[in-house]
Parts: sequence; structure tokens; C-alpha cells
Amino acid sequence: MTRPKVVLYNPRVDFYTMPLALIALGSHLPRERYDVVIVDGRIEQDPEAAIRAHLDGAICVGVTVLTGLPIRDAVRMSRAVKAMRPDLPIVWGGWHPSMFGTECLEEPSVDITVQAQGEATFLEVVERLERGDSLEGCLGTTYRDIGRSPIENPPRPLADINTFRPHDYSLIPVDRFYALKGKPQLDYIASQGCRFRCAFCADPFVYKRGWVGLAPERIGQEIETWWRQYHFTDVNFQDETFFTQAPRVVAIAEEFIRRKLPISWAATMRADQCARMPDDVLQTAKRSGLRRVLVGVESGSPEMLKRIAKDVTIEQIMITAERCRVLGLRVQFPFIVGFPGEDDESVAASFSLAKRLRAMSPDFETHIFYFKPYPGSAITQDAVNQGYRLPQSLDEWANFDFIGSAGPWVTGAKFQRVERFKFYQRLAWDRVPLWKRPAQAIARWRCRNDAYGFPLEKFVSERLRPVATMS
Ligand code: B12
Ligand code: SF4
Repeated sequence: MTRPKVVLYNPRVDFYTMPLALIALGSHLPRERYDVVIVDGRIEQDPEAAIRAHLDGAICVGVTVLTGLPIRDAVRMSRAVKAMRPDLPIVWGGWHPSMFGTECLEEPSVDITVQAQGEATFLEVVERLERGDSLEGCLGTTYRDIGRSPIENPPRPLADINTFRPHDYSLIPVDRFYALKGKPQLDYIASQGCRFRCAFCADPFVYKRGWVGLAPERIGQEIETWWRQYHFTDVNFQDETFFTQAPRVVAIAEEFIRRKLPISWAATMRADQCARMPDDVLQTAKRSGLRRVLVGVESGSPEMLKRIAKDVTIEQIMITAERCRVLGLRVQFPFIVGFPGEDDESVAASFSLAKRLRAMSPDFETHIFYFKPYPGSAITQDAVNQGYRLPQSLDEWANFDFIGSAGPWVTGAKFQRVERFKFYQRLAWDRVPLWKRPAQAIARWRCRNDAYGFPLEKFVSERLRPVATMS
């Protein structure tokens, strides 16, 4: 008997993280009942043709949607599917529809949106669509009944992810992702949500500060199963805060050691968590293959850290840096500048902390991003209350990334100073070939003295190799 199809689509973006949301959703649909197909706009030559090939016998098409540029491709594909099969329901889920469930339904090609954690909700949606039932009372969804305005159901409580079926990587062409990434690396998600409350982040809004993590045994088993099949050498955990619950992290690391998995891995960590952790946590993690952590610093100004409710101190950041340095771990310490109303002193404090960190180890990186008023965060809400106009339509949201600029809060002079600092701190502390050492010495002098005027080296370097501006 042929099973009905469920088609899932990942819009085009320039990064090649595996489509973990679609893997999670597709894996949780019972395969004996549904034929799940993932079409990824990033790897198909002609995504529209790829979807068309699966529309016969489909129950619905699900699209994962991040705020910003991916919306454009999500809309384009949803319209194309509607034109081919006007009767086929289109379901949007992911971060943007989680925050704008009703607004997304203003796009006529979208019939249903799903808010927050999707596995159980999507299964129920698919079952109801298969039976021809309405979505009345289907928790975690917003939907449009024919001829009626959108109906918003109550949210669905966050479920324990251990109750969901195992992640099935055979739903995607893993080797194609290796080729695009340039390495045999598996992306994996071991938890959902976050308990913290950073005022620039959408997570507290979408997951209501809830957190659920997979059991270490299950992580070990899944990773071993897929390692035997796909022979990756590295696992990139995409969790918001991987190091939540130190004993669980140790247990995960011990799973890798016990199973003798010859892999390295990377994950996110908060500085307050690291500073509180007993020594053996990072040591065991390192022994099991931990190679890199990402520790959000955000600001070098204690006042700004307070304002953005990071709940991390400079002291904790320095303790974390020292612990990682001793263990020889690579660390990415991202900063954010250009918060609404941020003064020069605060930006200077971030430069100063970035320099301290970079001087500690050539394995420490301090990327600097500009604040963008991503929806669902307290700072964005404050800005809106003070008159900032967020995009109103999907079309405006699709243009929201303002890549190459820094948003309305950063003056031209500040932008220029930050861009120069970014260039000089990289040159000053990155590992460089011998012939670049004189330029490196000058860059260090510039950073030490905050002297970024007449940036001749930057001009020459960019003439030789134009850089893509990442916001
Ligand atoms: C991988 C990733 C990316 C990848 C995207 C890969 C892809 N698939 O296209 C890349 C590198 C491109 C990316 C880019 C950015 N990202 Co990003 N990213 C992530 C990250 C780390 C993991 C996403 C993931 O796979 N999660 C695992 C899955 C299982 O969870 P999920 O996506 O939430 O999916 C669940 C539900 O949302 C829902 N669901 C999702 N899709 C669908 C679809 C359907 C049909 C249904 C029913 C349900 C559903 O069900 C899923 C299972 O429960 C998240 C943080 C996180 N841990 O989620 C940030 C995150 C999504 N990114 C974020 C941001 C801010 C960015 C950037 C702006 C960063 C930057 N400064 O440049 C950019 C720009 C995005 C853009 N406009 O292009 C924000 C959210 C932004 C937003 N409002 O959309 C997050 C939440 C990080 C954060 N806390 O701030 N990102
Ligand atoms: S920035 Fe990280 S730690 Fe802070 S709320 Fe968001 S996900 Fe949690």
C-alpha cells in the first residue's frame, strides 16, 4: 500500500547547517504510515521541480522559516506549490511563524502556522489533515478556515524530547552536506529551549524559558549509529546552551569515550555555567573530543551586560577564558555592539575585553556583530515602544537582515570605527604567515593604542581581497 507523502522544505540560505528542524519533524512522523521527503533549497538545482515530483499523493507541504532572507524563498516556494496544487495545505513552522503565527497567514499561500516546538504538533496536524478534520483545538497552531479570519489555538506545552522518535539522518543526503561544508561534519541537536533571559534573544519568548534535553545514552547511541553509517569526524552541536546541567554534559562525554567514537565536537557554553562547573566537566569533555566552545560575551561593559540581562559577569568570562586556555580549547567569543542608545564608552569596553581575550590565546576569536532588532526580544520591544517601526509585511521581513549595514542605532562614524577594529584585531592576533608579521606588529600597536586612523593596511588588504560584510 502506498503511504501518503509529507513534503518538507528548507529555504535557500548561504550556510550549510543540516536541516535539523526538518529532520526532527520528519523523524517523528511514523514512517510506516507516512512517506517523508525533505527538499532542501540549498542543495537542489531546481527546488521547485524537486517539490513538484513529490506532490502527487501528498498530504501537505511543511516549510521551516527563519526571520529575514529565508522568508523570500519560503514565500516563493509556497506560492509555487499553491499554483501547482491549490488544494494542498501549506504549513509554516520555525522561529518566524512562532512569533508571527497570525501575520504569516496574511500570505494567501500559507494555511497553517505552528508555534515553537514542532514534533508533536506537526504529527497531529498531519493526522488531522489526513482524516480531513479541522484544526480546531490543535494546540500550538494558528490556521485559516476557508472564508474566516485566522484562528489561534492555545500553545502546546513543551514536551520531553526523549519521547520523540530518534533523529533519522537518512532523510537527507548527508554526503552532499559534507561536500558543501568542506568536511565530514554532522550537525546535531541535543536539547531545545533555554532557561536564560537575555534581552536581545527570541528564545525566552518562543520557549518561555523552558529547556528539554535528550538523555546522554540516547545521544551516544544515535551518534554512534550515524557515525557507523556516515563516518563523520566532527559533530557540531547546535543547542542554544549545550552546557546546561553539568552532570549531563559529563555523561554525554563519557558516552563518547565508552563507545570509543573517534570524533571531535563543538558546542555552546555560557560563561556563568563554565565558571560554576567543577574542573572535571571540561576535562572530561576535552578527553571525549571537545575542540571548540562558543561563549556569548556580548559586551565588555558591566552596565550593558546588566541592561541586556545576560546574567554573566566579566569575571566569569575571564575564568572561562583561562579554563579553556589551560585545556587548549578553541573559543569563539561573539560580541554585539550597537544596542539602541549604546554610548562610545560601552563600545570601547567591548573592544578592550576583546583585546584581553585575543591576547590570551591565538585559539580565541572575538567576532563582533551589530545588534539587529530581531523580534521577540525585550530590547526590540523597548525600541518599538520608543517608536521604532518593525517590518509589517512578510515582504518587509524578508529584507530585514540589512547585511552590510548596522541598523539605525549606529552612526556612520561608529560603524567605521567598529569595522576598523574588527580588521585590526584579526590581523593583530590571528595566526599569520611570516611575511605578514610586520603588518601584524603594526596592528598590535594600533590595537594597544586604539589608533585606527588612516587604515592603509585595511585598504590594501580589501583591495587585494574584497571581504563579504557579515552583520
Ligand atoms: C542552524 C542555525 C542557523 C542556520 C540555518 C540552517 C537552516 N536550516 O537553514 C544558519 C547558519 C543559516 C542561521 C543563520 C542565522 N541565524 Co540561526 N540558528 C541556527 C540554530 C543554531 C539551530 C537551528 C536548528 O536547527 N535547531 C534545531 C531544531 C530542531 O529546532 P528549531 O529550528 O527551533 O525547530 C523546531 C521548531 O522551531 C519547529 N519547526 C521548525 N521548522 C518547522 C517547520 C514546520 C513545518 C513545523 C510544523 C515546525 C517547525 O519544530 C522544530 C522541532 O521542534 C538556532 C538556535 C537553535 N538552537 O535552534 C539559531 C537561530 C534560529 N538563528 C537565529 C539567528 C538570529 C540567526 C542569524 C540572524 C544569525 C546572524 N547574526 O547572522 C542568521 C540569519 C538568518 C537569516 N535571516 O538568514 C535565531 C532566531 C532568529 C529568527 N527570529 O529567526 C536563533 C534562534 C538563535 C538565537 N537564539 O538567537 N542559523
Ligand atoms: S542568548 Fe543564549 S543564553 Fe541568552 S536567552 Fe538566548 S539562547 Fe539563552
